[in-house]
Amino acid sequence: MMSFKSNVLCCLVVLCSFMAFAQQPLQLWYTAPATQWEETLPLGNGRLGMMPDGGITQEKIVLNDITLWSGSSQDANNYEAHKSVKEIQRLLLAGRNDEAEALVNANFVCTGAGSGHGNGANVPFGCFQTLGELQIDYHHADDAHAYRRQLDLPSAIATTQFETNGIRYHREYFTSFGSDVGIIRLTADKRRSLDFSVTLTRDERAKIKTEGQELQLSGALSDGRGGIGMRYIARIRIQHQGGKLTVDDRALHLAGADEAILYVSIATDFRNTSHLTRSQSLMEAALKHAYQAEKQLHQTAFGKFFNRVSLEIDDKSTADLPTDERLRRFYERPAADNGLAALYFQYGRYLSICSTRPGLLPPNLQGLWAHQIQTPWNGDYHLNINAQMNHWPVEVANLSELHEPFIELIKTLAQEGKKTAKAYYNAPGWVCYMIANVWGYTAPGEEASWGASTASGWLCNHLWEHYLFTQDTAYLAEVFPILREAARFYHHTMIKEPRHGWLVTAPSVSPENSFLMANGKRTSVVMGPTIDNQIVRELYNNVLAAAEQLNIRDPFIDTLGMDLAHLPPPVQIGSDGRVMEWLEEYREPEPQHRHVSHLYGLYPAPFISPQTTPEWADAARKTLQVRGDAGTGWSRAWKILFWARLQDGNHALEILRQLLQPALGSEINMSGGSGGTYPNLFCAHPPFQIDGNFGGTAGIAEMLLQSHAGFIHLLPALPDAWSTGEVKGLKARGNYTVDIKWKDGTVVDYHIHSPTNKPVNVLVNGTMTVYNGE
Ligand code: FUC
Repeated sequence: MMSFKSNVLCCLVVLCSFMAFAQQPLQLWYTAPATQWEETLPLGNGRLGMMPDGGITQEKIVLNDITLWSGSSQDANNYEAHKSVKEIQRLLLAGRNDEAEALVNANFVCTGAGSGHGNGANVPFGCFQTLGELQIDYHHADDAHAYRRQLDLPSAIATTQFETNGIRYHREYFTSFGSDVGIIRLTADKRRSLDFSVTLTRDERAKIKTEGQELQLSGALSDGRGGIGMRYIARIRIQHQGGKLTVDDRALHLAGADEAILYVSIATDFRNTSHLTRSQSLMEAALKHAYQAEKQLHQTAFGKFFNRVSLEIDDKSTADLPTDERLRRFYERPAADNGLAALYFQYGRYLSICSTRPGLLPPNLQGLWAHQIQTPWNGDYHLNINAQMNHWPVEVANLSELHEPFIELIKTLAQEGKKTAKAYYNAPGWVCYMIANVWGYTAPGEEASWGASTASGWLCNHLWEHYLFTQDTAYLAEVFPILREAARFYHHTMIKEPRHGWLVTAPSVSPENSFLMANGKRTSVVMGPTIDNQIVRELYNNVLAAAEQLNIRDPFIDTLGMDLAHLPPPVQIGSDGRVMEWLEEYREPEPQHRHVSHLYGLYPAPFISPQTTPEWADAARKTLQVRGDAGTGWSRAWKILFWARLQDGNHALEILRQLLQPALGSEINMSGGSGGTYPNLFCAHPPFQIDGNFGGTAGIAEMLLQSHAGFIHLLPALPDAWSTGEVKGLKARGNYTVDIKWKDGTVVDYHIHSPTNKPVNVLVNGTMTVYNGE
């Protein structure tokens, strides 16, 4: 092992000497058109999305805009709710949780339809919706051969190629990071061979027409109150070489052309943008760029993010196989294709870059890709795991700017959530619950069992982590009031539980899990679920640390310091050696429930560690063994992170194998038995939910690098199968950029870059050393 004291320049020189591994290109590819949406290839530029299916004579391309939401702003707070809170708490203190739950359901939920039980397209909550479908009917033979459909990650370009009737056709698609339009270029190796018609469709609320040589799809969604909500438009134009373009009232037709470029310009009136003007000016600007110049702009802008990290794991497999085939092989034996793990990791980074952008919205449950009007669970921001997991890779995988849209959403919720704190507790500060939308919804859900957990504390974890990674104190000063006011809410609302006198939240739930009371009733509502105890402790710690960093003195912050001594410990171990999920050891109707909320302290929080709290780590291990390795897609992904933090790389890889279990079904399934990964490498809850992709990506990073315990740990959870490899550009807390090269399970070279050259402890091959940063 050799450690380098280096500055960035010296590192660049030395890194050139890093060995390169034979590895498959970072491409997803297939030998046939997609037969269902979960096989189509996602393109996105943080706002607009396209998913082409590569059909031979008829191609369908699902179009998306991340801002396209039905519904509208509403105040769903029940301002009478606070009148019930004392009674709910009294019942909880008396152990009458079932009665407390009945009262929560009666008086302590949202007003109105809430999320519409996950079907909120036509209520004020609304839902994220597909924009529509672009269809291209090609007038050529359908007996194609030499077919290849591909997504190239480093260029963010998809292609379809095949041969029919002696002519080779080539299609190239991207959602430009340059001009913010979708682009599809069609060519053939024989002149005048392009002959096709283009139409647009949407299942509802759509008007389709042509205007001059432009095809348009436009409409307005429901505002959820019987009125007009968000407006949208998609415009299609074709530039062509040779041939003849004709237009009828619903389609564009091109005959006998040599080359055609389709431009797709989409906009909504989200945040009062003029969708008509915006889509038109984007279109006009894009049409002025030469195709190659636009492609270059796109690749450069995308590459600025994507190229920051590389990962190669020595791969014995040299076979160049289609991705669906690789997925099947990986599930049989992950060691047979280490390259697929690297591809999956980079795909997660690709999906982050494509599904969000600073200044806009964070990725929702499906990122920005949806083919339905009523998306599952409204394609919303679920805040009891999902939206958080969507952001687990962004810091460590060197995409810190992509945390910003989520942080902006949190700022909105912190503003709106002041009303919720007043309505439900008559308390100062702010709170939000487990569902949110683009309209600033902060009230609880419609039902206690899933809708009564507060999310404000967990969201503050993201505000703080962004600071830890970036060390940006100006940013910290800006978000400090949000952290403090979240803590103020908990400080004012927690009650003393009778057995130990600990301060606990009440009412609350351990996300979506339930227990059996002595009377046999299945119940969810409790005081002090373990996850809340961990989150509140973490929040108070972080407020104190932030105040110290910013040199802020405030008697309220001293009070939080005193409260810390009265919080429950982060972990209580039950009689069977597991981490307790609640204050009581209840009987569990679903011991393998998909949520593993009581291990929040293991990941994302840093409370449980094999080094510093080995008994708690043992209890966490036992918990996971009983919970089982299976689960919905995101549940499997979370378990990779847990096993990585427990420093068991082989078990982490085993869960990665399970996350990559080939899946096809798209019906909602909560049992966990059918979680896995679709042929296009989208995560299957099922249905498609992007959190599992992001959790899996974060999990792979966490196997290679950890930095939550006050030092940088290189290869903390390396599986035996990944014995040799190299990663460059991962980020550690403290704003360090880390490159690691390893061979036969041992670090043989590493570099740490830091703009400030602050010394840091590094654990390398079992030895703690100090990186001096000179
Ligand atoms: C939570 C999870 C479900 C699903 C939904 C979107 O309710 O418990 O598994 O992921 O969010």
